[in-house]
Amino acid sequence: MDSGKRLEAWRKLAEKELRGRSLEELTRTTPEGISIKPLYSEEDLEGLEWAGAMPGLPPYVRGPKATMYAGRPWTIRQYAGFSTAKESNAFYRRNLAAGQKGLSVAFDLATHRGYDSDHPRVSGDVGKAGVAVDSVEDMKVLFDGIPLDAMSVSMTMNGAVLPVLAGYIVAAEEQGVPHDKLTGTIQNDILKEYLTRNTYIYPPAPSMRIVSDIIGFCSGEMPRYNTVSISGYHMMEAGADSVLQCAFTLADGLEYVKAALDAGLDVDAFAPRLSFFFGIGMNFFMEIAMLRAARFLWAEIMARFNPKDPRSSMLRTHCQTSGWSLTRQDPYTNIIRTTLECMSAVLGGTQSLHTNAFDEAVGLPTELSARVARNTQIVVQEESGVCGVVDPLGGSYYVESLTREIVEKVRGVLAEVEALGGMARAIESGMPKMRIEEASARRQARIDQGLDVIVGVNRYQVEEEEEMEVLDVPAAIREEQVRGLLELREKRDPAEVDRCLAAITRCAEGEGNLLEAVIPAMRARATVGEVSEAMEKIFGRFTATTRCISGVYAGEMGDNGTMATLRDRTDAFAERNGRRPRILLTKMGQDGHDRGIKIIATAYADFGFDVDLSPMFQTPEEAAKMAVENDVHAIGVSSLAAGHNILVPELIRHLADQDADDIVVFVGGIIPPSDYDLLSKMGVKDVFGPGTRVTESANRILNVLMEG
Ligand code: SCD
Repeated sequence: MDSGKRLEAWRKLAEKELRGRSLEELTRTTPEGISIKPLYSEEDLEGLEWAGAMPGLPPYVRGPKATMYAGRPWTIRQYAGFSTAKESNAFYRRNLAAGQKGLSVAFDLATHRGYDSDHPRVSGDVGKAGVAVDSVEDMKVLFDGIPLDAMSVSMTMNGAVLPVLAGYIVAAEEQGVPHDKLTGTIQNDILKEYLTRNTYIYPPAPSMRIVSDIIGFCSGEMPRYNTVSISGYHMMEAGADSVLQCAFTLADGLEYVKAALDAGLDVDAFAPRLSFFFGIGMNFFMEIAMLRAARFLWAEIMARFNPKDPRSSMLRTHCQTSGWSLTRQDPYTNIIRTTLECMSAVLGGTQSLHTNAFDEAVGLPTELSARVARNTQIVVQEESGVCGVVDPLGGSYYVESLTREIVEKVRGVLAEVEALGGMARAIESGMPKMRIEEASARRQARIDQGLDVIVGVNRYQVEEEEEMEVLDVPAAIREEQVRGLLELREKRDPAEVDRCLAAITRCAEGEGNLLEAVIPAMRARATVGEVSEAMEKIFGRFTATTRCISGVYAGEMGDNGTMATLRDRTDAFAERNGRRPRILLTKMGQDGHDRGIKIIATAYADFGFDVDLSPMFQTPEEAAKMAVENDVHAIGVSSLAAGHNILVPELIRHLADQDADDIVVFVGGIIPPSDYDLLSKMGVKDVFGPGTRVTESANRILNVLMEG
């Protein structure tokens, strides 16, 4: 029987099995707009551009290495860092002894944004979402007893990338490790910060110079070091589907290549050391196909620059399982989610992987949850047997077809970006951010309606949730850091520091390589804040315009009873009070995660609230002032970086100081359940943890406002 006849025979059989339901009903459409049929067969592979492809050979769809995990498994690289350098160092050493293979440093938000720990804007951020690093002294403690010529270290740093990378280089020098022996990765991916993560310091143009200065310096001095980790992860976490994640990440990559070429570098001098970073969510096969498509497309993109070295076209990547996919409800279920995502990353051919801890929807990982997360990878690597065969899904009718679908859709988005003049221009136009926010609002509306199932959240809920232990970072961390800073400033040679800082400012104003200028300053014990300021004098500090999309949430919800009730309730409020309920949504401190607040803003506006969205990075005083000036009824604080216990009481105090304690305060985000009581005692009216339906939070807020 030929293949057409076989397919026809299957179709008849399938229709019989469906007893009157049509076969078309089994075809579903993914958020990417891809139709998934119930069966794939050899017809679907006709004309496949990479038919017969081999791993290790262009176009690398089957993996960048010929032997992949059969030759060497991926690197188990858990992203971690909290409180002080000393605590984080002890944690790293324990993890390495327990089977972790590479390090990945998470810095606190004060460091990310180029502020020293004693800066007034960072009172709630020091040591919270990562380790506080103010100078080389902290860096040295962070890597104490960890030989930097043998250990590959990834550092997630974008804003304050120069002082942090320079600090690492100097810490290595003082361990006796020369520059060319350093292996690891610096994230150094500023473009996506303007799109989603928000830990930028300077405006785009000088920031792009910083990226290419780092690429330039490292290509010459640190040949084993990966100079950029072009990251889609944060876009996925902000709501991008797999096509958007893949397209915007590759477009960012292309922009860095162009910047390095414009700076006069030869493509083969730097392209082999560009690396990537993708987020892996719950759509199992989609994520696998996305990684394969990304490798294919990168080889295609790079071909236009005629590289001679095959490694210039080879996409190597780190992956992280999705933090957003984790739930506060029934949290041990998160271990299963993470295992599935881990398998996707591995079957997709990642080079390095972080698996999330099951408690990340409520707080920072504990010793236990960090161990389970690490062991998830070790079990897959050492018990399951998946490492033995290279690209085991290569040739799968479904996976290859899905890969092709993604390739085609991504090519479409890439063409749109090119038409706008490249990714930097596209970001300025607001297009990528809007696409991501729309995808995110649509997804939230689907979840709120129960169309997308999330176990424990909108289906199979548990009546009584048991409380989990969460890691608490003591407030005294900041005092300890500030003491360290005072000591540092006393011991160093101030004239030498001033000379170095002035040289950085001159370099920022004129020509020269900025990393080369920052290294001597770090040697002289200048701080991250001082170095950042030396450049800020010339570059300025970037402030984003906060824009809010409208109608997307309501559009996805359709004509729905809950929406109608909410609109009636806000109308009733307006009738009674002469104006609509007005709410200020704000993010305080250096916490840049704005997915939640953006969804709330667009949805609440659709419900009939008057919504004010504050700029990012407010101090509590600024947020209180804005609330008073805008005469709001309520403030909604979004907190995802553990600063709430310090920042919210300060906000309430400032409201009282301005005789505005009638403005009610609500908090949403990643709040450990043990903090709910504490916040309530301080005067917070309600707390909305992850997984709260947007409609439910709005109703609860209206209940409070209607009482008042
Ligand atoms: C690998 N090798 C092999 C082989 N496989 N050699 C022979 N046979 C095989 N089968 C070699 C490689 O060529 C390389 O040597 C060495 O082994 C190491 O392998 P690798 O594949 O390069 O792995 P690794 O060193 O781990 O590097 C992986 C990346 C790197 C290239 C992806 O950039 C990286 O580690 N990135 C991690 C980024 C990260 O952790 N980010 C966290 C972000 P040579 O080098 O000699 O060739 C966290 C974050 O942002 C969270 C969210 C937030 O904060 O907002």
